[in-house]
Amino acid sequence: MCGAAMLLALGCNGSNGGGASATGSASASLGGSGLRDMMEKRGLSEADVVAALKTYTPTGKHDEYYLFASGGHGGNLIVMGVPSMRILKYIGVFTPEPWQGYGYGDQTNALLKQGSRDGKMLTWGDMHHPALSETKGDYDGEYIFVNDKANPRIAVVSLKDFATTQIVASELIESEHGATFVTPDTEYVIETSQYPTPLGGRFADVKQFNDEYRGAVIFWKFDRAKGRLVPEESWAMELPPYMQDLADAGKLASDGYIFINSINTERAYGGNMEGNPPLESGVSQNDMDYLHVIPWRKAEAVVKAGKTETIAGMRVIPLETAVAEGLLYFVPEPKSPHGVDVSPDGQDIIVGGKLDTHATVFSIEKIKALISAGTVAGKDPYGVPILPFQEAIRGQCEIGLGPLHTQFDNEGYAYTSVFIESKVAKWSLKDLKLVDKLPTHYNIGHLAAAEGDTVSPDGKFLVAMNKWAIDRFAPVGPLLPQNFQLVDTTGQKMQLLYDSPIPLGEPHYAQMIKADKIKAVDIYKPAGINALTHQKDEHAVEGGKERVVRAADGVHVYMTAVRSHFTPDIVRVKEGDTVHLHITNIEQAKDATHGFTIASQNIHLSLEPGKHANVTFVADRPGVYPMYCTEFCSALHLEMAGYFLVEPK
Ligand code: CUK
Ligand code: CUA
Repeated sequence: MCGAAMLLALGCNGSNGGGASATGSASASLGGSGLRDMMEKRGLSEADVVAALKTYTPTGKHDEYYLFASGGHGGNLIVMGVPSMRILKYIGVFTPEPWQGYGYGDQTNALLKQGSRDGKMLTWGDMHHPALSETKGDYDGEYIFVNDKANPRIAVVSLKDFATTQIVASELIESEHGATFVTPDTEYVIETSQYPTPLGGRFADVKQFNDEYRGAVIFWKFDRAKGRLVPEESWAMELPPYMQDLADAGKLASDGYIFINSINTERAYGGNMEGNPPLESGVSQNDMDYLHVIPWRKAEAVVKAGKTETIAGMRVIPLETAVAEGLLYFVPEPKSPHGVDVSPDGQDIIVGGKLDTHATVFSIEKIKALISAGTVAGKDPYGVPILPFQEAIRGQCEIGLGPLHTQFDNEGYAYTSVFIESKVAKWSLKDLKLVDKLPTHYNIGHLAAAEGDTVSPDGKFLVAMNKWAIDRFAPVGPLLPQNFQLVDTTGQKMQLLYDSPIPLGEPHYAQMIKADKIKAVDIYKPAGINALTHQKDEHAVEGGKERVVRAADGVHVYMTAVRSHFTPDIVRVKEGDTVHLHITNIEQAKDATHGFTIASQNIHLSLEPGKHANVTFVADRPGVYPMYCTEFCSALHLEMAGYFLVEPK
């Protein structure tokens, strides 16, 4: 007996079934007919009630999983709880986030200038693929990395405090997509270019596409102890001018390899007003594109041997060297591939061709055998060996029109999003047979299964990330939210549980991690911590040591915040002064966050308990400006205020 039937039966017995105490009295008063009435009134089917029971999370109860979803054009990372689908946080990453004071203080402003070509702050990003840090191929809950496709950048987010700690960028490439993904022990965070350009920001007309334009894959070295990517220890490999697309790192059987899809092996570059076909039709001429196979450990040794060129400050293995050293192989892959995903055991590399009806399953054992036997079917125009397709695959599973991305469960099933059909296809990895298909609403892109990218997926849940919502929510004008749909994958047939609108930009990918793997702090200890370094800030202020100091570089204000006052609460400067505010929230109580603003100065800081922040600005307009706390922190919150006086010259 399942869900609703069980509830009804319990109701008929006049028992509340010993359910959660918060709902105990409600169900006692409901009784069997009460529940039926309510279902009727709300037009709910038994399946609806079962779905509700599987997602409803009573007050005070926490979710079993975290879902980390890219915020798309919002440039921030969306944190949700599963199965409730409650949004827990938007982490400011590639764009200013005013509530968190992200992009309104010295350190975070500097972060947002990383990757800009003119030294100005970047205020938008195009986030696609979050990647949780891994240990032995399993999410370890320490960090998450994300990419910006539009302004090629990689960010590090610490899961200690759910805050961005670093952004790195290379001027080697001008756009990217196959990012981020990590090697099984997070030795490297990998970023692959998308649209080929002359490497290093040079100019060459697009007519010189074949000779001058190139792709590249960047291996950003991660220093786990420091929690930082190390640009000086990072390196890249030059790739032919195809549009490199999604990518994944091998694990277990395929450890030491990475795989990158490509489209446009035709090398079309547009020019529909210059006598060329439009880009989209040029790109789709060939039946096959190339799966790039790169043995990265071997490549790392070639870098250590110094066989690199430096471009835009990055050590790059030239394409010729990559070919000569056996660092790059191609395997043909069906029409306009998109997602490439490595199975939990690392044996299979699964590719979805957008204009195909199959998930194609490549075998790492077969690929390795072909490489070591030197069996090639040909070479591309840049001399890259092409392995024979039929000998490199284990088979194909016919799943429907427009397969994109694949995730995995704990029972040997793969789940592939089928874009054109708006469905999730469940199929067996063992015999490559389709098992079930579930309609989604609508235009599914990525999907994220519980621990679905690791060596040991959990099963249980899957989130379908749908691009179109169409009729799922109350109308909000022509720009509709995206629709995340929660799916129960425990049965043979998938069950749709819940729709969650995402109104923040187009999320592309998400990863789902068991909640108990994350050990977040709730207070910065001791007071005075800089959230970027997780160390005590050099300007941290102790209670009783507040002061205003005039120095050669301007006026330094050392301030503390505690319920319910700032000290000092009057600050006097002169017109034209450079002002350095150094503010520590000296509270050590959970959730005792203060905010700080000075009216009309475009300044806002979030000061969580124990946090220190610095902000520098020029007081260029004389006047009297109230400064106040922006979080309702206590009964005397409105009294947590003062004056910032700028005396005319
Ligand atoms: S994605 Cu980036 S175009 Cu299918 Cu990973 Cu949406
Ligand atoms: Cu502090 Cu309001």
